[in-house]
Amino acid sequence: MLIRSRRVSEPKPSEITPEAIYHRRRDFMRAGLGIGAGMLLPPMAGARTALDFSPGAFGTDEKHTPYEDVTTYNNFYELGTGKADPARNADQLRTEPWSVRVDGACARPGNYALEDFLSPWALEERVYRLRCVEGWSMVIPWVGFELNKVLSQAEPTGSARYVAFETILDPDNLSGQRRPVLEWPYVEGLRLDEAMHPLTLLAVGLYGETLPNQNGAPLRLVVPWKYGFKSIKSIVRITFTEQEPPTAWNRAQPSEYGFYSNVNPDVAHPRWSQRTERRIGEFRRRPTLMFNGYADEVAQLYTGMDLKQHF
Ligand SMILES: Nc1nc2c(c(=O)[nH]1)N[C@H]1C(S)=C(S)[C@@H](COP(=O)(O)O)O[C@H]1N2
Ligand SMILES: [Mo]
Repeated sequence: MLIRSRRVSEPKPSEITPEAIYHRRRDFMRAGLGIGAGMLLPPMAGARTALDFSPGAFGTDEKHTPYEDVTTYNNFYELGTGKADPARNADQLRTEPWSVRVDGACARPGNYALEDFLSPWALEERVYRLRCVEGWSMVIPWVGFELNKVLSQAEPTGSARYVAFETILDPDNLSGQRRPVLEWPYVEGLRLDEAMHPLTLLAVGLYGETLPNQNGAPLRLVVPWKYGFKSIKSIVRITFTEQEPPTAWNRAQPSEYGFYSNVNPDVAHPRWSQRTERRIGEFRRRPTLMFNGYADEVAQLYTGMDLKQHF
């Protein structure tokens, strides 16, 4: 992938919003001018960088959740438990240098500098619905690549049945990790076939730019048919395992958060129904769809399983 070397730094008060830039760029691209993604971007806030990517599969024509909401209404407990905390505390996350370890039951483990980890893969945009277990949802234009590319390159052995993920552990800087709200580091896991599924994305950006820290820079998982907490942020380690790996929310409250955590309107959380959700930016609630609307793509992964038992 290409992360342009031009760093964008100081914001100007007159700056147009990233969302507006994004839509303008799409208009240019649609007009067939063949202008590279980053070239129309003026400098803007933070250390975000324009990405080069192509349109990807599994599109939805639902309205995108505004950039402002995607980047200021977050769950990232390492940066605080309030929805506004992650944006406010975003600079506690140090993303340079960053490395990603791939290990466990595979023939080709490795410990990669972020640039080396990412450089083989072309980026595409995937517009996915994200449904939080708390009952809100968003539609987010991610930029990333399929996790299965990284997994295949590592050559999992025949005994690998699951993939475990780990977030950075840095309590000196991440104030949330100095409080015992969860067991740190945040961990997640998928069955190997879920992890290999073409919907499962490693995201490095949103709205055409590198991820803001509060959204899980520099690298996060996006598993759109599962509740949002499966989409682990700021990943430093990917491990092939034989046993089902522990997961952060299941450890904290096993009766409320199962390993699978597929979006399922028929399985209530013990403390609330999952039948409806509120799309951020809307007032009315809308029905929650089985597998968050991705049943055609993923239902066959669970053939023969009792999803009330394996919630
Ligand atoms: N490391 C880490 N990853 C995390 C979380 C977290 O607290 N820590 N929160 C999860 C939850 S509950 C959700 S809903 C999504 C939110 O992603 P977003 O803030 O980019 O919308 O991130 C998930 N990934
Ligand atoms: Mo969530």
